[in-house]
Amino acid sequence: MNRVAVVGNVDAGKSTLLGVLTHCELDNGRGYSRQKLFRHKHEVESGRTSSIGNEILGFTSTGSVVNQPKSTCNICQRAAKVITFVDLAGHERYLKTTVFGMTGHLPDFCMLMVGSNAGIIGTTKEHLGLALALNVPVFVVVTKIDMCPENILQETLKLLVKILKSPGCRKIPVLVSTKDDVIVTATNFTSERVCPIFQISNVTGQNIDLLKMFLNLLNCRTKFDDKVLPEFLIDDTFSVPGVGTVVSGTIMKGCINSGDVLLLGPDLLGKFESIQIKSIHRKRMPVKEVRAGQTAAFALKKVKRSHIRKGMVMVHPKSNPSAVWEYMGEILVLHHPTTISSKYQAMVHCGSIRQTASILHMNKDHLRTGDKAAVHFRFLKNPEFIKPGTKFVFREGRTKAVGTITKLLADAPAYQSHLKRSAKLRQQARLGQVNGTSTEPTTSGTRRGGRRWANRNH
Ligand SMILES: Nc1nc2c(ncn2[C@@H]2O[C@H](COP(=O)(O)OP(=O)(O)OP(=O)(O)O)[C@@H](O)[C@H]2O)c(=O)[nH]1
Ligand SMILES: [Mg+2]
Repeated sequence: MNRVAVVGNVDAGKSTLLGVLTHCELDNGRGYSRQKLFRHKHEVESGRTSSIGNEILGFTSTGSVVNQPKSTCNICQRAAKVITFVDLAGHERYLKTTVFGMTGHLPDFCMLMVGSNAGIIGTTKEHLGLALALNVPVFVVVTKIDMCPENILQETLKLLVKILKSPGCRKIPVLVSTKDDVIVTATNFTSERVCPIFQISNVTGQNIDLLKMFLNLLNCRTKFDDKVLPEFLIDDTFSVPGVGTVVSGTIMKGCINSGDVLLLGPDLLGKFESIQIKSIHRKRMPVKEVRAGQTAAFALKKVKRSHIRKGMVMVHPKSNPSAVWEYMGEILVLHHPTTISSKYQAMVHCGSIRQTASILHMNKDHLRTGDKAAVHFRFLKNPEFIKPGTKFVFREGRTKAVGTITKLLADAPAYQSHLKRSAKLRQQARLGQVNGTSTEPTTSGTRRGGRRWANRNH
C-alpha cells in the first residue's frame, strides 16, 4: 500500500485529478470531478479544498484499475494494490492543515501539481520545500495541457526543471512521455534523485494512462514491522451514533485485533489509560485485525471523544510508554522574515502532533533563513509521545523551520502552574466545556466541521 500526498497551488487541479482517477470519469473543466470529493458545504460552494481528503485507487494484479464510476465499494477486497491519496488544500489560508497532512498522514510520496497555464505560483514552492525537507520523494503533474498555449507550457516546464535542478532541490527532472519513461522513472524513483514530470489533461484524459501506470509500478517505501508490540498514531477522532468514540490513524508497528486492550495517551498530564478496542474498520469495511503500515479506524469502549487529541497514541501495555515536555532538535530555517531567538514560540507539527512549543535555548543567538541550529524545545500545553529521529515542522504563519528530534529530555519538569492548569482543563473536559467541545452525545455522526466519518477511507 502506498500513500500519496497531493499538493500544489490553488486551482492546480488536485481534487479534479483525484476525482478523475478514482471515479473513472473525465472532468468538464468547470469543476465537475472535484464535486465528488468535497465534504463541506463551503467547499462545494467555493470549489476550494479546506480539509484533508482521502481517496483510494485500486489496481488488479495485471495493472488495470478496480475503481468504477459511481462506486467505491470493496476496492480493497478486489485490488492487488491500493493507493491512498491525501488530497490537500492549495490555498495559503489552509497551510496549517496542509502541513498536518504532510506530517501527520505520513505520505510515502508527494504528487506536486502545477497548472500549466498558471505556472509555479502561490504555495507551489512552499509545498515542494516541505516535501523535500521531510524527505518525501516528489513527482510532478502538470495539468490543463488541453487549454494551455504551447509556449506557456514550455515556459512552465523550463522553470520547473530549473527549480528542481537548483542546489536547494538537487533533483534529476525527467519528462515522462512514453511507457518506457514510466518504467525507468518508477523503478528508480525511491532510490535515486529522479523526479518524473507528467503533463496531463483532466478534460481530454491525455497521458492519464501513463500516470496510472506509474502509480501502479511504485514500490512501497516504508518497511513496517508487524512482529513487534503494536503502536497506533491517532490522526482524527469521531463520534458515531450507536458506535461511540472512533479514532482513526496509522498502525506504525505490530498488529491490533478487535478486543485488544491497549494504553491510550498521553493525556494532559502525560498519563496513559487502559482502553479496549470494540471494533475495527479498514477502508470502509469491518475487519478483525490490522497490521503495521495500514490505516484503520477503531471504535473504543467507554472513552469520551473529548478525552482524545490528535497526536495521541495507542500502544501495548508492555511497551511502558512515556511522554516528554522537552526535547532537543536540529533545525533548519526554511523561511523567516526576521530572526528567531530564545523564547520564540511557534507550532510544532510532528506526526499527528500539533502543539505550540517555545524555544528555551539554542546554540546560536539568532536564526535567519537558511540557518541551522541545535534547539531546546518545550511544549506549552501538555507533554507528548515523541521519538528521536522523527522529523518535525516548526511554523508560525508562513515562518517555517524543519527539523529532526535528536534527544528527549525525559527529566524536564512539568511546571507546577502547568500541572494545575492541566488538571483544571481535564476536569473541564470531563464536564464537556473545553473550547466549546461538547461531550454531549452527537447524534449527527459527524466530526466537528461536519465531515462524515464514514467518508474516511479507514
Ligand atoms: N481545462 C482543464 N481544466 C481543469 C483541468 N484540471 C482541473 N481543471 C479545472 O480547474 C479548476 C480547479 O480544479 P481543482 O481540482 O478544484 O483545483 P485544486 O488544486 O484542488 O484547488 P484547491 O483545492 O483550491 O487547492 C476546476 O474548475 C477544474 O474543472 C484540466 O486538466 N483541464
Ligand atoms: Mg482541491
